[in-house]
Amino acid sequence: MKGQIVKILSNLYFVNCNNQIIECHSRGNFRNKKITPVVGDYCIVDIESKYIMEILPRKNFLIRPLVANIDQGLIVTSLKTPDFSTNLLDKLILIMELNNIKPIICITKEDIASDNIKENVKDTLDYYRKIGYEVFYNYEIKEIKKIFKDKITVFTGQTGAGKSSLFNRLDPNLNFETGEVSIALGRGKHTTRFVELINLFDGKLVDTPGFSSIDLSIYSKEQIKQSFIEFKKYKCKYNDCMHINESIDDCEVKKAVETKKILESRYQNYVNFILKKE
Ligand SMILES: Nc1nc2c(ncn2[C@@H]2O[C@H](COP(=O)(O)OP(=O)(O)OP(=O)(O)O)[C@@H](O)[C@H]2O)c(=O)[nH]1
Ligand SMILES: [Mg+2]
Ligand SMILES: [Zn+2]
Repeated sequence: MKGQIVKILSNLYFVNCNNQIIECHSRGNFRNKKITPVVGDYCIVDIESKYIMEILPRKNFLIRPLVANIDQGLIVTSLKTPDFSTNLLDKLILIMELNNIKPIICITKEDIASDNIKENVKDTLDYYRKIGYEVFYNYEIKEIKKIFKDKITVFTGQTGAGKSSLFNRLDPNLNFETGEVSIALGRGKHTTRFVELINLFDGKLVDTPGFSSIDLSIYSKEQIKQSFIEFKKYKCKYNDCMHINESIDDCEVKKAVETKKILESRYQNYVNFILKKE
């Protein structure tokens, strides 16, 4: 019978088969031996023995968070504790873009951010909207509920950003565990320990454990360049322009940064990601 893996706890696989959760094991000897089942995987289950027999082909696959078959990613980003970071935001957008996942930004903790931060962030968020990304605040519950229909949405973001809290706001019956962010350390302590997929609002939502840093080393310079979608409309003199060492006369992207058509922090993060590859 066909099903979808919704949770994995050590070697126990919780598989949704016709809206019934079956606890299965996996022998690990699939046709393609390299495959390790992850949450979001569609699979064939032998109902008698409760073994996963086969993992069906994936639409996409993320290592961090470890999930498969995702349509859209809700990038949960706090304005404070942890501090707002365009670096992390741009990294997550990059990963989504390169895996054919629609990035959606959700801002949290506006209530505890200083007026200064709120003001600065406004222009930044307007820029993301302008280049085509939806931006929500976590108090816009009614609006957020509408984005999930017929989609698999993964919630991702820094630890302590408020992913599980947002689940609880969306459906108070969920009662997901949330954690205080350690003020002394200034960083979270990873409250959520496993990836979990649930059916809600006619869609499927996935909570994940947060992270404190993201590594882009598996992506090439060319991929990094492709993931900055708004750069594409600028036609530089050379097709293979990387918008870094080229002269500003030849580089339309650099000119657009100069004239503030491209957000300075977007460009700076782009340069940092590329230079890390060297
Ligand atoms: N003031 C304020 N606190 C919030 C908001 N959203 C979440 N929090 C708090 O932030 C802390 C961390 O929230 P979680 O929901 O556990 O964060 P998480 O992203 O699930 O963290 P991990 O599971 O570790 O990845 C908790 O103490 C929440 O109560 C918000 O909008 N405003
Ligand atoms: Mg959590
Ligand atoms: Zn250029």
